[in-house]
Amino acid sequence: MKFEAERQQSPESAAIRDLKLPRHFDFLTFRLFDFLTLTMKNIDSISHVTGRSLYVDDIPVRTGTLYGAVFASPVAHGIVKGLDVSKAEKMEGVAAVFTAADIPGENQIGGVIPDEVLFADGKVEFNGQPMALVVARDELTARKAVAAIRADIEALEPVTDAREACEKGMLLVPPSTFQTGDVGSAWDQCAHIFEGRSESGGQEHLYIEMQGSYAYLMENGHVKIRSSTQGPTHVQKAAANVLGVPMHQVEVDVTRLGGGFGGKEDQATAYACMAALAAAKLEKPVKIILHRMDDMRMTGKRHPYSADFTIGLSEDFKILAYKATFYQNGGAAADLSPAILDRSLFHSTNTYYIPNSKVTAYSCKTNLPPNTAFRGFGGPQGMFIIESAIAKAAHELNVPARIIQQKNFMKEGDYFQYGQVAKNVNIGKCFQLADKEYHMVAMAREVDHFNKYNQWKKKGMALMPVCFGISFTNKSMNQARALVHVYQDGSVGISTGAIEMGQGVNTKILQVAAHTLSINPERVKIETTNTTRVSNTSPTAASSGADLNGKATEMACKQLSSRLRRTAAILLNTKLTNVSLRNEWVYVNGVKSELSWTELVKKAHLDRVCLTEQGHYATPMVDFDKKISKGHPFAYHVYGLAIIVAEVDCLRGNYHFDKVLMVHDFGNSMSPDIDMGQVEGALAQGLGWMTMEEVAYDAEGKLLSNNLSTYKIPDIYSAPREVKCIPLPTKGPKAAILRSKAVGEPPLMYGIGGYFALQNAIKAFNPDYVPDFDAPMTMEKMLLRLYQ
Ligand code: MTE
Ligand code: LUZ
Ligand code: MOS
Repeated sequence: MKFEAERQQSPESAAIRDLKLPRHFDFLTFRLFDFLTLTMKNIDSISHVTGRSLYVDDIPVRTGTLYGAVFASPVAHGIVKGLDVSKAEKMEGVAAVFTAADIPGENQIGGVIPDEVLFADGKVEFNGQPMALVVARDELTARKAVAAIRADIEALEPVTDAREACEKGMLLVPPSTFQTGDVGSAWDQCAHIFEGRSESGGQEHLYIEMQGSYAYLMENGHVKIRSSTQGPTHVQKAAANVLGVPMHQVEVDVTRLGGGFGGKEDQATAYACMAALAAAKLEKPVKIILHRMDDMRMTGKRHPYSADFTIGLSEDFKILAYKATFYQNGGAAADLSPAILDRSLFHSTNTYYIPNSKVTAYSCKTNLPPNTAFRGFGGPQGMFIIESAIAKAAHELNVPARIIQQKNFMKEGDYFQYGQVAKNVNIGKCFQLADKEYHMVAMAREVDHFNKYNQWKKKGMALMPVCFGISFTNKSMNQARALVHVYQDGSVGISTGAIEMGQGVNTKILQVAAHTLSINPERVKIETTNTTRVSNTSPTAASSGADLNGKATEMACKQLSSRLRRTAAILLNTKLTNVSLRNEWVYVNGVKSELSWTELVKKAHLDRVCLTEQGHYATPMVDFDKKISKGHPFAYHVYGLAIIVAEVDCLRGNYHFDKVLMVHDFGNSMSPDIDMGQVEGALAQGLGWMTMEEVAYDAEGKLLSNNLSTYKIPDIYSAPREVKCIPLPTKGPKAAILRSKAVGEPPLMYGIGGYFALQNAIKAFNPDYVPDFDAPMTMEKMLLRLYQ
């Protein structure tokens, strides 16, 4: 095959062949797939590095385009007595100023619960809440006009603390409880019981591309919105609601995002609705792109959590009982908080089997921007709390936490707190492989040795096991569609509901199509995500974008393949069962025929065979009864484990990470490079959340960490000196696309180990230190703890 020959001769593929591939690759069975897997690069890599990839702000503007800027509340809580936009309206170059009063439909964009207005009306509930949109001939004019708007707000006392909100009865939704066994009576059996408090902070998404949208009219009032959103259907629905038109009047198109990380699952919607509103009212194209400081101030972040826990262990360190109360800081509107609260509960026992547990979670309404989805979706917060409880017990019992962790790993057939029976539990295997390859005990001994001979530098080691459920916990969201066109020349165009945001989902879908049709990847093109081609999409989230949309693509491609084989059987005068498609050729009884893919497609079209197919995939087996908090919510779980070693400079209080050594269960990875990139990126993001990223508001609810000089994210200097990740050799579950497991979110939680590694280093320096759980462990906090 030409393609194959070319590829094998190119120097780059020689380099790929020379790579030392993990043993795991022995498991690949498909010839073409094997080849595809080993040579496939992220299809966006060249356009990214040459600056040709298109983001919202790169779309060539249409004549007459106007620019929007948002006026947002300067106070966190208050009654709006007046909003004076007259000066702004009269400024030269200003086309219009829109407020709640100008909305033709409903002033409502709430996703889960209708509790979120597009523009404040009568009251403001957070600093940064949009009150008005200025639209002008250029951005500078729009921003100047925003500065001329005056709001008369009677300030009310803001509440920014989750526990305080809870005490005052300010909840976004009723509390939720997960329980199993009988915690009440289990305490009697425990030899050790420990209590504590655990807090984790917020996290700014810091996607490189800010929130933004470009909207314009087509004809007869049809609005087209180009949005940087993970949830095009949510944008479509909310915009239709705001405009007071049916959904078919709104088309949402997404090329790709410069990062989302959950921050655009719900929160791209407001700016898309504003652009659509202005475009519809003025009949002109309107673009809104937030500036970094506005984006940081106006949008929600990862939810800070505060929790109380009690953990009970047997004499031999089995966790017999666990009880906890979570206080989630939800911000001023529900957004995705209820679903995030649920996932905190789903992951509240991480990868441990605990026979008796009861966890109650409160989603608290505060005067902060509505907090939202962020990689892990509440899972990391829930896991930090159980890991805090284990670290507390380990400290009190004077054993390494890893002993307690290992003793309590889930085993095949154990059940999760929510009733699902654990199948293909890989955590034990991950541990064994990690121990074999990384020699945990020797590592611990090395750390002790270092600490013994160094007075002012101390090392700490921690183990972080992870178990993350794959599927939306809301059953109805576990569906996706794909539309596949085979064109007359044999090239293929694919539309799905998946959003490319850097995670490589488009590359994976392309691989699925090329593999299923057995054609060259070069023949396949992934189209933009567009609500008129693929409707009623779930957001690309919950790490399931590739699974859901990939499965839908696979189904459509299988249909097309079988239809084409039928044509081939007729053309070659043989039985359908004798025909197969392989590497762009038709085979009969395993023997290559004269009929190529392109020839077959051409002939099929002439014979009036339909060359378009759509696939609809709904994850089987998933079900969850919210009323009793029991069921089978996840298609499968992703397991993995990280060993983290940190080193602290005890004079200065600064630190770095020596090593992060992981074993991760990718299943049978179809894109090892992409997946490894996901692991590395997620790890950095998780370490950042646990160590240096500190979202700070003042008592008035004003964001203090509102730019990159006051909000520090990990960079190359803070990256661990050594990062290794060994793929666990497994076949992978059928529910994963081509048995390649979802990878987007789970590795973020390896970063949680960073907190405990640092804590262990403090313990080695300061014998008086009583471990506390208050992430992030910034260098300031570190210095205080070294000498407390
Ligand atoms: N990787 C990059 N580069 N950029 C992103 O925005 N988002 C993460 C993860 N990896 C993200 C990313 C989040 S929060 C999720 S849910 C998944 O990608 C979504 O994509 P997937 O479902 O295709 O894995
Ligand atoms: N979004 C969502 C998610 O709506 N439901 C989920 O279960 C979920 N999980 C992870 C990330 N986003
Ligand atoms: Mo990811 S938090 O599911 O967008």
